[in-house]
Amino acid sequence: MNKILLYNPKSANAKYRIPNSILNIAASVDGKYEWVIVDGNCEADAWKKIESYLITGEFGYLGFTVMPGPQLKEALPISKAIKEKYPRTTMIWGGYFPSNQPKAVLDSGYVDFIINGPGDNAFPRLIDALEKHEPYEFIKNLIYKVDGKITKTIKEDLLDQDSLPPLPYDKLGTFYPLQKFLGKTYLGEHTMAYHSSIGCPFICSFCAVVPIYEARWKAKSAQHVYKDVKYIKDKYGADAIEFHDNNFFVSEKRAVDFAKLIEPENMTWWGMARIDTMDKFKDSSLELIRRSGCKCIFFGAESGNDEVLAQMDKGGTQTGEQIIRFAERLKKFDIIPEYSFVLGTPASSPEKVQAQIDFDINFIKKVKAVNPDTEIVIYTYTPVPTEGSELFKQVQAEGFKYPQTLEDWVSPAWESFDLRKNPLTPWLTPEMIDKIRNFETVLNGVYPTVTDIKLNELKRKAIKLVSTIRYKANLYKYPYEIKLLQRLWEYRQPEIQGF
Ligand code: B12
Ligand code: SF4
Repeated sequence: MNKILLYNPKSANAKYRIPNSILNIAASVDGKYEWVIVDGNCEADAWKKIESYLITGEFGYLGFTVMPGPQLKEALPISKAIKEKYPRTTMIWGGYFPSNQPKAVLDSGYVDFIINGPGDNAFPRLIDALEKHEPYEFIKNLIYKVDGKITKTIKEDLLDQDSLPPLPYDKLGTFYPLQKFLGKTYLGEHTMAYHSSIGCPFICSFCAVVPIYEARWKAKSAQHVYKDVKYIKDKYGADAIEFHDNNFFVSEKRAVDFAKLIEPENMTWWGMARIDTMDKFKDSSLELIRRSGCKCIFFGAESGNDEVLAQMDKGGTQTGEQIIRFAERLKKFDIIPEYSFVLGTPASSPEKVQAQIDFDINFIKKVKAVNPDTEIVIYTYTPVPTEGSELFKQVQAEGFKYPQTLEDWVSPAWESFDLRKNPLTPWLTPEMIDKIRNFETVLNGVYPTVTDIKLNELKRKAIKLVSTIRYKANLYKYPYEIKLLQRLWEYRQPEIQGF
């Protein structure tokens, strides 16, 4: 029987997190096939490690999880080398990037199969079929080529998350000490990453989750989540949790049930949510959530302009007025709102694009005025092709095109695109991008993020002092003095380096 090698390409510098994507896949074959994990975040030379396994001739299957940006940059040359040196192995990619960009991935010739969305069933079934030389055409959630043509099998209904096999934490610990994945963050000394639900019930037109999950969402029960967290706490000493769900707080009942269970454990936690959903939560629920250790919640605020929110198909009922009011409401409960904004959406003229950027800059300042503790994360708008959406048609009409090959995807310009820093979108001029980035620099100067645990009080005060004059006078151009201090003190950006 062939063995399986699962690889998590490096996703952040020195930021070790439990590699949940491939750990779920390991769980799906655990006990049936022999598997190993290579975590690029923990290896100085991942290729060397991977080759040390392949050279044994025992490994027939490779499973790579791939996000756009740096992970893709790592995965590409390694996949290429494997195809050249070990052509008899089968290369399988999963995760959001290959699911959303199957053509570029399969056209590369380095990848044999893509798992489209959840792999918990599709992966073991595919391995079974390949091992037994049986047909795989009826396995759901697959993308592959037949006679040069891309073929997609039908999508599977979302599985009951409580009935999935347990995550093989102890076996992961035989490859890398588990404590390595429980890093120090502003939440705690030993922070674990946990993914408690899949998909999202909304259809924001810029979001990569939508084409895969199509407004579906399924969660583990509060009891199940608690049981897993408690295991890691008791066995490995976790004292804080980052929930990596796209939308942790979809159900008030589940969030409240979890808060009740976790409260006596004295842990700190963080998750992602929608403003309009959480604004409907009762005061008593918010109070309990905070008391149970939830210190900070990430929200996609996107824009303060209701027309732009509608253009983004933000769905639900979120409005600019609500974004401000909710930041104020959370202050009462001592929960830090982490608001992410997307600046630079397309409009009918350059003047309108600029006016919208200025509007949101002022809006962010209003949010800060009502609740200065609000953490602000600024992205530049990067279109994700939710085919058929109005916004998708609009960005195409503006002349925007995706790269066609994997090599183009990892070119330096597109890497910046993936990191949502320099979007290469035809409607944004370099001056507009500079304005967004310079405002961000000044804002981060006045309000350094709480997630930067290396920045001491003195450094914070120094950066604040030099930035406040610019902030008050709306002078954002050439903020070199702030940049210098940020570089000197290695100021961290949560949007790239992790939450
Ligand atoms: C954690 C995380 C990060 C962390 C990684 C931390 C670390 N140290 O490793 C950090 C913060 C660094 C990060 C950064 C980025 N991320 Co990120 N990240 C996530 C997040 C929140 C969780 C991933 C996870 O663990 N999921 C849990 C597992 C269980 O779910 P899953 O990955 O979907 O896995 C299932 C299937 O997809 C499939 N599958 C996945 N991999 C594989 C592999 C194989 C072999 C098989 C068979 C199946 C399979 O099966 C799994 C089980 O069913 C996701 C959103 C999300 N909720 O998934 C975004 C997400 C993947 N990131 C995304 C992006 C864009 C980025 C960035 C490129 C940009 C940015 N600014 O955010 C950066 C840069 C990445 C880099 N440096 O390479 C996007 C991807 C969008 C897209 N177009 O593809 C997502 C979806 C967020 C979003 N909604 O926009 N990220
Ligand atoms: S609510 Fe968040 S995760 Fe859900 S579709 Fe919108 S942006 Fe994506």
